[in-house]
Amino acid sequence: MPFWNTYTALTWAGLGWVLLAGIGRADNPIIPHQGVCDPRIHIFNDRAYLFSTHDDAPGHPGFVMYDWQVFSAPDLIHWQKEFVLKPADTFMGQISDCWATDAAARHGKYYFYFSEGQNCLGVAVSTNGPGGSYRDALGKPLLPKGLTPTAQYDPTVFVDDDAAHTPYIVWGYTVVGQQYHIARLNEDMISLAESPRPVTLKNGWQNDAPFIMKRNGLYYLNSHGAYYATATNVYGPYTFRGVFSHDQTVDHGGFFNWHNQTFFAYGVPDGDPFFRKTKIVYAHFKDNGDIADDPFIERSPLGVGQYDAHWENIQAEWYFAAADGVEKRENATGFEVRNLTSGSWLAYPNVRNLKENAVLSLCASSANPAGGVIEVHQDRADGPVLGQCLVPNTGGWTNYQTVTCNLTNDAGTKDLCLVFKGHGDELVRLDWFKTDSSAVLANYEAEDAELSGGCGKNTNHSGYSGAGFVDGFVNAGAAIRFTVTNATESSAEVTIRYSAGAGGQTLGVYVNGAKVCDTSLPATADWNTWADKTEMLPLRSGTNAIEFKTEKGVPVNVDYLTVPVEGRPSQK
Ligand SMILES: [Ca+2]
Ligand SMILES: [Ca+2]
Repeated sequence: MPFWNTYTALTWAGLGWVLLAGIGRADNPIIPHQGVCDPRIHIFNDRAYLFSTHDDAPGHPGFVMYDWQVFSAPDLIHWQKEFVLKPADTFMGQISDCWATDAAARHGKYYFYFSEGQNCLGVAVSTNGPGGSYRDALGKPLLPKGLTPTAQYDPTVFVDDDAAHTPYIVWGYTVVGQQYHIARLNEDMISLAESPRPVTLKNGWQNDAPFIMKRNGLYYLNSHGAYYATATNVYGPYTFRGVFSHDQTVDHGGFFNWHNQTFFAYGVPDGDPFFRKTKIVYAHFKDNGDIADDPFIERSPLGVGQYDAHWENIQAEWYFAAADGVEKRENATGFEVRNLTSGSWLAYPNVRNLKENAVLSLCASSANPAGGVIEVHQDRADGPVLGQCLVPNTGGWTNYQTVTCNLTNDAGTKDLCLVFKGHGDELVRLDWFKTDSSAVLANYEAEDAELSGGCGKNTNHSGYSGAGFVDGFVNAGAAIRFTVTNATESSAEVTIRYSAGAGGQTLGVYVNGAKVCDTSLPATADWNTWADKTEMLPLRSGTNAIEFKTEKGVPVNVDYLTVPVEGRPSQK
């Protein structure tokens, strides 16, 4: 919960997310348009559990939140609601500021921590598994109002990796004269083992939503807004390291690990600062321990654990799951996957639009004298073999080659698992792979669309498709309206081919009369160069109007629009 809601006297005009909140980007909320936010994801019994707050509805002038929710998913995609904790069933009574949460497991019981505005924080317990039901464990606050100089809200329960698996709870906000506070929890998880201590944060930030994790012996503290700091002691002092997300709208978030991958789950505004949604992205660490900013969020309209054969490539480090021992490490172009030994595997489920008998290309290196073999299995590491790719000795770990191999597969969506085979220690390092796409796209030429506000057909640049392109967006109010068909009510990856020879521009995107987003169209080299920009748009079954419009007038040309013929499979 951003504390600026109640501390509006603070000036936040300098913060980037305020200025950049209108930038269009790929969108991939996990439970869209239901106000699911302030996410904390834990893996319990090899299943993901999401403990979240719940923004009531769009259009409120502030946060209105009537309950807390628990969801679970086997795959970070198919979420089901497990439990709703209502404040009336706790010591808090009927309130409308059900603020941030976290959860923990201990000795077979599950604990759900919840805050009432900036007042106090309680804890509920389940003896029936992580999905609940949860009941108030104390009948009074775990952290009462006034306990410390900061406000008692926005908890994270962090369990250390020492022999005792010591649990801590951290909470509150930092602002001038205020600090996050932390206290060790007792084994019962519902009482403090020590008086709360302030968290020392050097050159830090002013914000709330503290989250603590540990990696390679180093404690990481992050906050609302993706600021982070590290320390060698859980109490600090923490030293500021920077901001780790490309996403300028990042709200309350936290990290979790599953199957040797690190994920970051966070909230962002859902078209309204008081109605938010939750996204999940891959997170990587640089060799120096910095948290890296993965561009997946900006490239993919899909969420984690889903891929598309028509992407330019699938980065190896975007695996959904990997065998123990496999490592993500920096390379010259970003990240690669290392320490792939015989039997190692990488899983990429839900690869859409695979062509029948696809050709797979892998960018890999090997300093192993005999190289290595990458077997492509369907479904899982011991599933049917679709093909084998030999990676030769490439003359060194930094000498990448692209190897290709033929798969024997049906068209459609497949769960792919790469299994590495060979002799010796490390066999192969993998940077990325790509394959043939069978995406069937319907093409709608701009010059055949409905033009208004000064748009017109032209042919005075080269490289366009069809009979020309559309220009005239320099006129304020200029618009182009495509009439497209969609098989089912679904979100669809709609791609606009455009040219922006005078620099990057933005157009408003409207579907069936309602504005969906602003799409940013990065600069192209010149007016004869065309680029694609994809947005995930909500389409209904049958005919849809997709309109691109500029209010102020911008120099951009549009060649055509593509819409998948099949639409997007429903995720619900
Ligand atoms: Ca890579
Ligand atoms: Ca055209």
